[in-house]
Amino acid sequence: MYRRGWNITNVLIPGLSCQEATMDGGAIDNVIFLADSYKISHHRQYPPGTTSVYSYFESRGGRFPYTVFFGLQYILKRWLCGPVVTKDMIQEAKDLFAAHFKRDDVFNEDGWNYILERHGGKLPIRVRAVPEGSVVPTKNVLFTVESTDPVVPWVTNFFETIFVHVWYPMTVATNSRIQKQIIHHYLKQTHDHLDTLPYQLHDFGYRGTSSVESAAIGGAGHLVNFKGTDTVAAILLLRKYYHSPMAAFSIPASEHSTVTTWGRDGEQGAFENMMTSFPNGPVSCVSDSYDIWKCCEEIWGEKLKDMVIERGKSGGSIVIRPDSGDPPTVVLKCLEILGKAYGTVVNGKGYKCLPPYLRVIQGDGISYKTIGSILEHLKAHGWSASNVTFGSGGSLLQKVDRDTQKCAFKCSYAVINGEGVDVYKEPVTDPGKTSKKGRLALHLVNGNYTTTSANEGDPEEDLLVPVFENGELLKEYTLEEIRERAELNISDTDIMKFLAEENS
Ligand code: 20M
Repeated sequence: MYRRGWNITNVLIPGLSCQEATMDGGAIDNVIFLADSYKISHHRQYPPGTTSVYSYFESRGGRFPYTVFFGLQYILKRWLCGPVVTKDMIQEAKDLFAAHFKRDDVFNEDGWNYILERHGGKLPIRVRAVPEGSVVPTKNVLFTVESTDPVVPWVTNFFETIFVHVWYPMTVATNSRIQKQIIHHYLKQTHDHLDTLPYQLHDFGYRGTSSVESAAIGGAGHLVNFKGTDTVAAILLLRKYYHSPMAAFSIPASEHSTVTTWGRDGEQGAFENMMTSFPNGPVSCVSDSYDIWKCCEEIWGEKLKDMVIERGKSGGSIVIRPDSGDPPTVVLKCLEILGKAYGTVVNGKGYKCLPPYLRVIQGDGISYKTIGSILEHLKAHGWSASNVTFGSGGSLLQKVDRDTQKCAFKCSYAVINGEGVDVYKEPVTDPGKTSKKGRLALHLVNGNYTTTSANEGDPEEDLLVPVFENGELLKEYTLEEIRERAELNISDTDIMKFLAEENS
């Protein structure tokens, strides 16, 4: 059987692949199972005479002032492109929903058969979206979905569930870009160049995610802004869905097990082994197994100093990793100890830098809230932001949810008995949940993204691009162009103002 999914292992056992064994014959690939159960019943609930449903997706506000739009292309290619409905899938869904609802009059067998027969199993919907990588202030339309066949107008919101999954990659991409802005802010103030920026926030989040697919999707969101990851699944996703042969890089590094197995007195030996096993290039050594201060002063600062310097002559570098304690205090103290032992140079902005073969990585407790305090503390003590890199795990990939950016997909327009009608909600209990009305467009007005009615403005200037129609993908973006679009620029939000307001 041709499998649409991306595959990490490609391991086959006789007769059955691992995925098939765990997913009961690949049932999750049935497009009819991509929606909440109640949506199975919605086709009977629209007003009689409804021939088209039009909905839009937006971030209604939330934690960050803007959203980096990213991830729709994965959803379209993975789940919705090409013929996705078969006779077997309809039968499978009919049986499942008869049992699930304990009644056999809910499932829309005729509707799905119509899609199979009239459209060859391709979905009669049109999607228009802002180009991936766009940095759009919240409260603007990001994409619209509409049905294209009057017989099956319900298809639009049937696929809400899977479309709304875009909240995750775009929220990770946004969270990651905010952190890039913070590092950028401090680099500009305390260093001569920005060359290290794409590598200064490394994704350590693989183990903290809820699944391999989530790691791939969230990890890909981070790589819109940075080029460092240990989340291997993200690289595979970007290779398959975003034409990126190698999206990000990593280096050899120790973990506590590879250090502590050498025994309490074997820490130095573990580091020596690390440097001889990987004689060139950067390596990172976790250094807090017992006493981070003694380790920096005596092992790195004295016993292994000559070896570190010698390795440095051929371009080898050591990245020392504390992994416990209060991050601003610990990072500063590590730099002070190492600076005393190895010396420092003062850069053009007047801040201290360790020799180029020595860096510190802080990979514990890193989030958009802590990076700023660490870098501020370093700056206050005369240290450049270029001395330190960050690793982030749970906060980067997992400490976000759909409410972080208040993502919502709402119907704004329908055609009923041949007439176009504006559709909206306006709950008295929460005006913030009021939805937009009508067919929508996105325009740049005086350089600002503005959501307008599709009747206003020049349709040629509409930033919403048709990306999908009737089962066909109409537009594809490469990671490279997405990165360019998401790059920091002078009209960016004032990140310090944002952080100050957050803390007030
Ligand atoms: C170490 C240090 C950096 C990046 C990557 C690593 C290695 N991977 C690690 N993965 C982990 C996963 C989960 N928890 C912990 C770890 S780890 O900390 O043990 N390391 S780095 O960001 O400091 N940096 C090193 C230097 C490199 C960029 C990345 N540059 C050298 C020249 C150009 C890039």
